[in-house]
Amino acid sequence: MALTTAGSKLASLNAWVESVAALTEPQQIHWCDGSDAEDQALKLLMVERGDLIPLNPDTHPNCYLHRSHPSDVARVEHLTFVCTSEREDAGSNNHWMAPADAHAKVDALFAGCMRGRTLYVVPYCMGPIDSPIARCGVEITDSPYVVANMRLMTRMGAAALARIEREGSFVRGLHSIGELDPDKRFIMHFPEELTIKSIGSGYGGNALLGKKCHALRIGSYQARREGWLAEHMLIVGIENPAGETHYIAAAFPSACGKTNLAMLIPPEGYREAGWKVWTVGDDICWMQQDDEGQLWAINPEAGYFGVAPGTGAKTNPNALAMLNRDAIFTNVGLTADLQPWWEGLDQGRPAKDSQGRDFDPANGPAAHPNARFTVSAKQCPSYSPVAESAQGVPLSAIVFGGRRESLVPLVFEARDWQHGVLIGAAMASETTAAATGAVGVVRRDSMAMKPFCGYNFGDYFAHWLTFGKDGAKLPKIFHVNWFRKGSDGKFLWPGFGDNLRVLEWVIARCEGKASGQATPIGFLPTPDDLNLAGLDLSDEARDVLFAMDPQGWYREFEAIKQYLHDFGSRCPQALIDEANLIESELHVLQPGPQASAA
Ligand code: GTP
Ligand code: SPV
Ligand code: MN
Repeated sequence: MALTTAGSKLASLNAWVESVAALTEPQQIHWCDGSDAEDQALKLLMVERGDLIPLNPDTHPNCYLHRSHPSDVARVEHLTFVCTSEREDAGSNNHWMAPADAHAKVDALFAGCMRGRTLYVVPYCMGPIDSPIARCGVEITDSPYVVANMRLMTRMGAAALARIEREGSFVRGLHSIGELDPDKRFIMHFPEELTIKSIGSGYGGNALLGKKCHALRIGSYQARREGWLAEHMLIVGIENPAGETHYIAAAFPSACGKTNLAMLIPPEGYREAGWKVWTVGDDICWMQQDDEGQLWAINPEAGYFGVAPGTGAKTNPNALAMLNRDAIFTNVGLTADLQPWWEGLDQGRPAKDSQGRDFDPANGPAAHPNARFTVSAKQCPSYSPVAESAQGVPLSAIVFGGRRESLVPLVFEARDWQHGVLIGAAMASETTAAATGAVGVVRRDSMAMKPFCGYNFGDYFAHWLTFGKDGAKLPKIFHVNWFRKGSDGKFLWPGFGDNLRVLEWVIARCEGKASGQATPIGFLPTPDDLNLAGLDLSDEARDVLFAMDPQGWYREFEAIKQYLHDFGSRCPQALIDEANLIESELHVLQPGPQASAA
């Protein structure tokens, strides 16, 4: 490959690249143009180096497997920092380091780290290239794997560079694989400088800086300053048999079902009736409010970096259909004839595990639980025709949700915007393999942004409340839980395509066409309010999924109030008042002496 040292028309960009090169001492510099030829040359290089394994060309043309180091397979929240001048501005929801200390710490690791390597300059645009909501960045990296993934996940290359040169501003992201040493790994964010520095990891959200680092942590900080929202949400269009499409944005924590909901296939009866589902985005949503208060949403990404395990012909056929060409697989298993394999894929069988060893169940699953695929959004069969619209899509509903094996019903609706913001702030979910650390532990994860909000959650809740202007045409807010378990430890709700049954109720509520029961936590449907035709729900499921347990929720609200309290004076009083009100309503419903104490 001809490795050029081109440069740009923007002096500030050239100067930054030069200063990074002086620090990191690469052998050469390559400015990425995003072309096919460049992509093919990089892949060839990675195959030669053993960084990529070409998959079966008959079943998976132009698909590759990448195995990352076993110590580098997920986001690392304990090594991720938000470095604002004031500690309080980062909030207790973030790890904080003083900017000067953080720069010093990582610059020492960046010094000379690219010796013998190529420095790639990756200009990218988050959002449709002509969208006023889109924002640009430049990632400098020494990882060709990162370049290949950024090409799928963002609008990367010449067009982005042209927009950056026109606008004169961009988010600066510096990334190096470094020594891949977990003790020398840091993901640093400097929101006040619109700068990211990430070293020591080649994995997903740690290394593809356009995604969580820019589009969420830096993005949320910019959004607050500029009056918009950057959220960890899918965006999906639901078309009813009359041909009307409602757009819904949904925030679920990592590995809690966003990709699956974004591309669900309606149950048979719905398909026959003419329901269609359109995928706009599966992970990140940027929203702006118009003069009437309507929220418009774009997906800043151009591809999917999705969880492989659990993706099967029954659960997510749309995802399977887009994964048979031009995809990169990371840490999946491999069949004897070089096809990618993971748990939940209902065909084939693994010969090698995610680390390239002969598959042995004694070593655990063949695919790492956080194994991922990277693929262009355009390959999704349900890709929305308006997914690339410059102004975005108008939202009818916002849905929050988490993994809760107990307490939380299938769906409930907020009374109004302020109550909805409290529902989002109070969300909790069981941790997953998307981040290193214990799995299955319930923790608060406000708006599914615990690992991604680039500033103090108290200020973030207040920012959300500012959208609730009187008379604003706001989306209604809901909460869902697909993960409630029965006494046998199995999921009570079938999930996946059948989640459309819940979304139908959500939309009908937005249109004022469905009923719901008022409870202190919000409006709940009864089983009769949902279309459950063709579902074989157990009696336990019918009892539990649609019920509100006053005692359990009273205890939950005690914990929620404590959580809000911990943000101190930054937490808006309106949310605390709202929580107090709900708690007192729940208190009245307590059996026995407690109620008389009220
Ligand atoms: P990130 O990419 O990490 O942000 O995750 P995500 O929110 O997009 O989650 P994804 O859709 O990839 O789902 C994660 C895991 O949850 C997969 O193993 C899915 O099979 C499983 N899952 C998704 N939806 C459902 C559901 O409705 N019910 C059940 N039981 N499992 C689900
Ligand atoms: C998540 O963890 O929420 C992801 C994958 O979507 S990562 O890009 O690693 O953040
Ligand atoms: Mn995510």
